[in-house]
Parts: sequence; structure tokens; C-alpha cells
Amino acid sequence: MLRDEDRIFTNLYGWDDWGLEGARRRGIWSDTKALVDLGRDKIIEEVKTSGLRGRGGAGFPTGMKWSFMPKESKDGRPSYLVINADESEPGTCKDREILRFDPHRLIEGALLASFAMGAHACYIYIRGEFYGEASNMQVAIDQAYDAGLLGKNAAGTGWDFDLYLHRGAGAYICGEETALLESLEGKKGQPRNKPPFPAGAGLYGCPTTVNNVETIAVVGEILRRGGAWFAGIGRPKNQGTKLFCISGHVNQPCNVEEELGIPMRELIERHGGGVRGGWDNLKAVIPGGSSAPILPKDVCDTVLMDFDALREAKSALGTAGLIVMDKSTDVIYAVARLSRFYMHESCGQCTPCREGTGWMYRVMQRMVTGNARSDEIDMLLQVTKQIDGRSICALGDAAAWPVQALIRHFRDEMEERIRDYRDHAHRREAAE
Ligand code: L3W
Ligand code: SF4
Repeated sequence: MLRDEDRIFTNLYGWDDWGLEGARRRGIWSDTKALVDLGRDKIIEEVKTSGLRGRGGAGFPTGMKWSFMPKESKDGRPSYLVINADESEPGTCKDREILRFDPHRLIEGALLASFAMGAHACYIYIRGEFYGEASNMQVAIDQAYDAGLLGKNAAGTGWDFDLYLHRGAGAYICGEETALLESLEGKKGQPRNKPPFPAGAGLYGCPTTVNNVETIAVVGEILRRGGAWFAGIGRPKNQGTKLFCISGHVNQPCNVEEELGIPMRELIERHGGGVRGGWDNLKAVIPGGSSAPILPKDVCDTVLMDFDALREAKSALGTAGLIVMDKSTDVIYAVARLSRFYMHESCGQCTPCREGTGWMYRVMQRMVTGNARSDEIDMLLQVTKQIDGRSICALGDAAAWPVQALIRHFRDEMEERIRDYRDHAHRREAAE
């Protein structure tokens, strides 16, 4: 369990002033110049020591990502930091709390991270629906400019640094980093092929790092307290504190900061008020936002909430948004609803994803009623395999995984529904 003194997000619920005065009270902007004075190499080294892995879903090591950025500008091309605030993953609402209740933590982190990567400009790409969050963020940015914390010689560090807030227009796919860059450039938000990765050719073809809001927001505290402090929380390779979003059939849905690697059951019972009707009433949990494959209760009994443990359980930490489902849940319907979501959000540029998401949704609709043949379950599985790993971006994979996991863990339930449908149909026919 995370000790109170190790908590980074001390204004997660907005009980304190989110503006500059409150931020200073919470220690933000207290010694920013001293942190910049550590130098670029030392900052990246500390972030590597901390073991910080990207908090947006993929868990890529942050310090390593930063070290891909060129040390010197080539051909006069500037470097950029882009912060992904397009939080749209179903079940995920953690970055929102940072944006509206702790914006200065993000701004200070943006300055430190940009300095470490030689970037004089940073863009925050915020999802269009986050109107209130964008408004708070912009107030905080204006406060920072007025106080000399941004702009020329930002925070007295000698580093010139500008920060821009860009509002998206409500497309889930713009959370994929290269679609986000396209959208920021004013084009249609469609993912690019990788490589090249953004560090080689990102925004306007220039070296760019795209990091999630939470990733950047923890950087100030990591540098203040030292990478070893952060690395001491959690388990090897799964270190530090993490924001978890607990929703669904729990008594107290909430966002909470905990240590990585906390057992799922402890997280739900300690912070989410327990499963509605008690732990034995649990049916399944989607542990990391909708893209993370669903897990049945027997796995949830013991699994740890971190990158590696959930990967071993054939799921993912993803965004750490837990969607808890009790025994009243129709899991087939729940996964069909996700299939509809991915079909709707597919950008349509690659065939397996564009066609496959529609295929999956149509078959899943029939699985919900049971109006299908048992051998169609295997056919559905085959369709998911034609999508998984065969598309430009991870949306195709993310659409396939929930269906694969449903078949892996709840095949019996799918078959039973098909049998029930047949039995009812026969009884109807006999009665007529
Ligand atoms: C340089 C290499 N850079 C990888 C960089 C890459 C990116 C990061 C991770 O998807 C997942 C997805 C969603 N040289 C590199 C390299 N990089 N190899 O590392 O890359 P990658 O491709 O592993 O993942 P991704 O495309 O960033 C993210 C899942 O997260 N997800 C997310 C949901 C939604 C939100 C949201 O609402 N905001 O995050 C949830 O599970 O499905 O699998 O920066 O450039 N050799
Ligand atoms: Fe677009 Fe889907 Fe292809 Fe991603 S996988 S680029 S969302 S069509």
C-alpha cells in the first residue's frame, strides 16, 4: 500500500486550489531552476533510474524514449515535446483530474522534460470534450506566463520555453500518437506507419516525443526526490506510483494513486469500496481501459496490477482503468458494445481494421442473442486473428483482443446462449 508521504497527486480530488498559489503550496515550482541546473544528461539519467514507464497504455520506458531525441539540432530542425491529453479510452478518467485539478504539475513537468530533450516548445493536445479541463489548463498556462515561469528565460532557468494548448475535435483515434501529430498539423487524424518513430520524424517532420499527461506530471517529483525514491515503490520493472480509475459494479467508484503491483483485489476492496454484493459476486474485470482483455474472477483473485503481471495473465495494464463487472453482467453484451465502439472509431485507412471491426460487431450482435452456430465462435476467433497485428496502429489489435479474451474465458457462456436460443426456437416451432 502506498504511504501518504509518497503520494504525488495531492490534489487529485480538487480539494485544494488548483491555481498557481495552491500549486506553490504543494511544492510545485519551488526549485525548478535547481532541477534544470542538473543538466540534460543528468535529468534523463534520473528518469531512467526511476524506472518510469509510459502511463498512456504501452508502458514504454520514458528515459529511454527521451534518449532517442537528438542531442543537437540537425539542419536547424527544432525538437518538440507533445503531451497526449486526448484521454478517450473507455473506463479511463485519470488525466482529466490532473488537467483540471493539478495543471501546474503538468506545466512544470513539461518545462523539465522539454529542457531535457532540447525542446523550446511543447504542445498539449487535449480532447475536444474536455472543455472545463481545457479552460483550467489555459488559466494555469496564462498564470505561468504572467509569473515568468513560461516564455523567455522560463522560471529563471535561462531556457526559453513556450507551451501551447490545442483542442481536439472528439476522435478517439487522435489518442494514437501519430494520428495526434497529423491532427496537430491540421490534417485528418489518421495514424502514420511506424517507423519512423516520432523521435526521428514527428511533428512537422521534426524530432518529437509524445508522452502521456500522467507521465509528464510525475517528472518534477521524480527529480525533486530522486529516481531511486520512485524506483523503490512497486516491483522491479514495474516501479513507482500510478493513478488507477475504478468504475463499474463497485460500491465507491473512484480515482486513486497507489503503488504499481498492488493486488487487484486489494485495490478494489480498499479504494473502490468492494464489489457490489461482495467479492464472491464478482464475474470479471477489464483491468486497463477497454483495450485490455477481460479477466474472469479466478484470475482477479490473485493478479497484481502492473505491466508484467497483467501481461502474463494475457491482459494489460493499459491505462489502469478498471471496469468491474458483477454476476449480473452480460459479458457477451459488454464485449459486443466494445466492438461497436471500435467499429465506430476505426479511421478506416487499413482494410483488416475497417472491415474486420464491422464483421466482429455484426457477429457479436448475433452472439448476444444466441442466434448463431457454435462453429461461428471459431470463425469469429479467426476473424480477430486476421486483424490482430495486421494493421497500421494498435486500434485494430485493441478491437480484436476483447473478443479473443471473451472466447478464451467465457466460451461456455457463449455456447450455452446459442443452445438456449435453439431450444426456444424449437419450442416456438412445436407450439405453432
Ligand atoms: C523509438 C522504437 N520509439 C516504441 C515509442 C512509440 C510510442 C511508445 C509506445 O499504443 C497502447 C495501445 C493501446 N524507437 C520504439 C519507440 N516507441 N518503439 O514507444 O509505443 P507502442 O507502439 O508500444 O504503443 P502505442 O502505439 O503508443 C498505446 C493502449 O496503449 N491503450 C491506450 C489507450 C488510450 C489512451 C487514452 O485514452 N489516452 O491512452 C490502452 O490499453 O491499445 O496498445 O511513443 O513511439 N523502436
Ligand atoms: Fe485506422 Fe484502424 Fe488502421 Fe489504425 S488500425 S490506422 S484505426 S484503420
